[in-house]
Amino acid sequence: MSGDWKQLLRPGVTLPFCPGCGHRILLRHLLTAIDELGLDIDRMLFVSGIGCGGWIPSPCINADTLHCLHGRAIPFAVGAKTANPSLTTLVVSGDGDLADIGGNHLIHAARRDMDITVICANNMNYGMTGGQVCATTPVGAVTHTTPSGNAYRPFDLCALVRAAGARYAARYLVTQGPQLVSAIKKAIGIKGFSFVEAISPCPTQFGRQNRMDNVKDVYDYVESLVVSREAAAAGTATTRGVTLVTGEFENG
Ligand SMILES: Cc1ncc(C[n+]2csc(CCOP(=O)(O)OP(=O)(O)O)c2C)c(N)n1
Ligand code: SF4
Ligand SMILES: [Mg+2]
Repeated sequence: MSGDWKQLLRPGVTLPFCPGCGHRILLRHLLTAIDELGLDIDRMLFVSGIGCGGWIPSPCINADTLHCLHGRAIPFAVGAKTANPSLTTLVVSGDGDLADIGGNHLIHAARRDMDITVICANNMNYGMTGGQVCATTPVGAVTHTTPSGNAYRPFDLCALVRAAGARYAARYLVTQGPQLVSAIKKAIGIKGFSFVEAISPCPTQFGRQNRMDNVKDVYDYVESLVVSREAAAAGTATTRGVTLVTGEFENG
């Protein structure tokens, strides 16, 4: 452990995220987890699809990265892991990439217990392409394609992958740094399919379209959607349109 997550950044890289983007914070937590585990980055592979979330590994991380077709990060990762089982293989990508266009790959990789870790940067919209609705957009949220508010329930991604057989799933806000770092470390250590969902605010697209005029408003909004596992179990939690339960979820 070096204690300096920045030494895992690709030298000279300019981080490609807007000011206030949660993906930038997730990148920091991911690299902190890898540093704290003392992993050899040369024995790791990072795979991503298309989107701002897909930029987290490539160009940012100084390691082998596969920046794949939109929605196809998981099959590329499964192929690489099958060819070289000694590689610690992580998929890091957006909610649209993993749960919309790539949703079938996600559930089947969980069902088949593929030995990979999937980290989903969930910003509740397609950030890169202008802020369209996606499978994780809260009910009522305004997006480029739902100007009157989204009518449909979002996926609970942790419940989805658990139902499909994932050994481990966890969900935290990017502002819950210690919990998120710990969850990423645990997920990487699991033999079999593991999943970490980071709720990662997008001020530029989601925030603007929902009339959140500054970055803090977007972070306050996502905090208003989450409840801890303990509060959810006690039945004391109420949220609007969607309840995102934070915590760790393990299958026996
Ligand atoms: C096959 C295909 N369809 C659509 C697109 C356009 N496209 C690029 S990124 C993206 C959405 C990305 O959303 P998400 O994965 O949530 O990442 P974010 O930008 O929100 O972090 C879309 C629809 C594409 N590149 N390829
Ligand atoms: S558009 Fe949204 S998700 Fe993409 S970099 Fe900007 S703030 Fe982040
Ligand atoms: Mg997204």
